[in-house]
Amino acid sequence: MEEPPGTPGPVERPEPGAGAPIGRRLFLGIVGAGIAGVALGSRLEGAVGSALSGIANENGSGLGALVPGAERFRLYTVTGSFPAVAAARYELEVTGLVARPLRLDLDELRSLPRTELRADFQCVTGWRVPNVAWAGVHLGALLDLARPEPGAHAVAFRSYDGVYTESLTLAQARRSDVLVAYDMLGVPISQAHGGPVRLYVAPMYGYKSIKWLRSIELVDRATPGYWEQEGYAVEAWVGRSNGRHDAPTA
Ligand SMILES: Nc1nc2c(c(=O)[nH]1)N[C@H]1C(S)=C(S)[C@@H](COP(=O)(O)O)O[C@H]1N2
Ligand SMILES: [Mo]
Repeated sequence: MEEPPGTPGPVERPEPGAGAPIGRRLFLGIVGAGIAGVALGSRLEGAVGSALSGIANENGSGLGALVPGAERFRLYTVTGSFPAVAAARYELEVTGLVARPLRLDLDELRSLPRTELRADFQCVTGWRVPNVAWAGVHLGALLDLARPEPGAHAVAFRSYDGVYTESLTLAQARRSDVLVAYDMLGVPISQAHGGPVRLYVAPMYGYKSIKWLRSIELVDRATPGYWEQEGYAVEAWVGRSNGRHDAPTA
């Protein structure tokens, strides 16, 4: 899925995801490697996107009206592939400055109190998907189970892709619209979307919502994440950062 020409976004530095959607190079690589399922997956996502593209622009950004296809997900990865993390083998660790480190499998995660919410998903490159259904566990509730120690002021996230990182302050992590998500769009999160488990940070740009979530570490202060080291805002509020003026998502 290449970015539509003219998509607004910074040009002087890499864009979160813009260098790594399912572009022609990766598409050929995938087909060449014979992983046809991944390519098919991306076509299915495209079908979901075109179903959504009939929805009128409701977000006030004007982008939906200006950029064809702006209301569909791009499938991003910075490693050139989508890590395969089987649901049956999935584990999430909560470590660091906690009294009770946790290791949860997917059944354990799903047995915790479930939270559902709907909100727009906005990438800092300009595309926005309206009214996405999410379900999972409040990140704050998970942190409470691990009992953060007094010196813990931030949360560091790592991905099963081995490369991508993100962070939040502890106060941000405790917001009610921040989920450790296992369902998205009404179904278990697909491999391409970061399943079995990803983060969803409703009020912030998409790069905060780390896919293939592997570990959550309580730390004294935040280290800038993968894209933040390229200059994107650590405080990634939609509409109030990165020089953009999008309508808030939450
Ligand atoms: N592990 C990982 N998480 C990631 C990314 C990524 O490349 N790798 N891209 C981020 C960006 S920039 C966006 S906009 C969203 C895109 O989510 P999607 O691929 O489900 O559309 O994932 C975020 N989380
Ligand atoms: Mo993004």
